[in-house]
Amino acid sequence: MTSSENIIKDLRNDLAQASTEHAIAQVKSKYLGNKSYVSEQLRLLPTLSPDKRVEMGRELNVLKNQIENSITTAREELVAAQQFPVKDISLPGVGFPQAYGHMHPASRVLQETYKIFADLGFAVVDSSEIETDWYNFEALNMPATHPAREMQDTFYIKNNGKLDVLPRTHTSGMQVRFMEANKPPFKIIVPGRVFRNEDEDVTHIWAFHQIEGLVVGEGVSMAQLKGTLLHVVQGILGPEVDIRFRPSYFPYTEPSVELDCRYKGQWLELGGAGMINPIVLKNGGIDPEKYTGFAFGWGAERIAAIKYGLDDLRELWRPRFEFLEQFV
Ligand code: FA5
Repeated sequence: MTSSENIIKDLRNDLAQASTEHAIAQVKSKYLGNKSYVSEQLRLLPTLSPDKRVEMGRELNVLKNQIENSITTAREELVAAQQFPVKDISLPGVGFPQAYGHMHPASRVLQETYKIFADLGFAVVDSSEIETDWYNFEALNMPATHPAREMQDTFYIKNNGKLDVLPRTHTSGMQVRFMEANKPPFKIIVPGRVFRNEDEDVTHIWAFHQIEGLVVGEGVSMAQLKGTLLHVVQGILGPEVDIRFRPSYFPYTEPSVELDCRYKGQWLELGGAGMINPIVLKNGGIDPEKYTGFAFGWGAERIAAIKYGLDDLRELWRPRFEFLEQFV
C-alpha cells in the first residue's frame, strides 16, 4: 500500500469515530493542518528536482482533494443525521383504523356558551378547582353551621387537622374572589370543574362542569338577569326554547330562582340564579347601597344531555368510544 492509501485508510477510520462537528474539525487539522503529512511534503517540494517536484506535486494534490472530499462528506452526513426525519405525520397510525377526533359534547356546550357570552361583552375568567372554605361557603353567607351546606355534598380535605380547603363544590366561590380584585361595573362568566360527594345516578355525577355568571353595576336588575339567560339559552338550545323562573333558595342570592327551560314539550331544570345578596357584595368589598348585581350557575353536562338527548349523564365521562363517536 502506498503512503497515500494508508493515509486515506486512517482518515476514514478517524472520520468514522468523529460524531461531532468539533471532532471532524480535529480530524481535518490532523490531515491538512500545519503539521500534517500533506503540509510537510508540500514544504519539501522546492528541494526536489523539477521532475520529481511535478510528480510529487500532482500526487499530493490528489491526496489533498481526497482528504477534503472525505471531510466534506462526513460533515454532510453528520448534519443529515441531526435533522428530524421527514415523515408525514398525518398518515394513519399502523394498526388503527383511520379516525378523526372531535370535541367532547360537554366541551362543545362550553365552547358555544363562551362564544354567546363573549358576544354580550362578558369576560371568561379562569379559576382554581381547589377552594378555601371561606370563599366556597362562608363568604357566600354559609357559615359552618348553616343548613344550606347540606345542599352540596362536599369532599373535605384534612389540612393539618383543619377542614379549610376543599375541591370546590360550585363555581360560586369566584364571586367574592373576583369582587375583591375588581371594581364594578363588570360582567364575567367562570366556567370550570366542580366536585361533589354524590351517589351517582342518571342526572348526578361526582365531577361536572359549571358555568357561573356574575354581573355587578349600578341599577342591575332581575329583568336583565332573565333577558340575559333567555338570550343565552336560546343561543345554545334554539330560538323556540322558552325559560321560566321558579322561586328557590340560595344563601348568596336574594331573591333566588331556579332556571328551567321548555325543551321539546318538557320543563327541564338548568341551574340556579338570583340577585346577589348584599351580604355577599359587602364581603367582596362592594357597596350594596350603590351597586346591585345578579349571579347564576348551571351545569354544562345537564345542558349537553338536553341538547343531545342523553338519558344518563354518567355516559358522558365513561371512556367508551361507541358512545362518544355518535357526536362526531
Ligand atoms: C349551585 O351550585 C349554585 N352555586 C348555583 C347558583 C349560582 C345559584 C349563582 C345562584 C347564584 P346547584 O347545586 O343547584 O346550584 O347546581 C347548579 C347546577 O349544576 C344544577 O342545576 C345542575 O345543572 C348542575 N348540577 C348540580 N349537581 C350536579 C351533579 N351531581 N351532576 C351534574 N350536574 C349537576
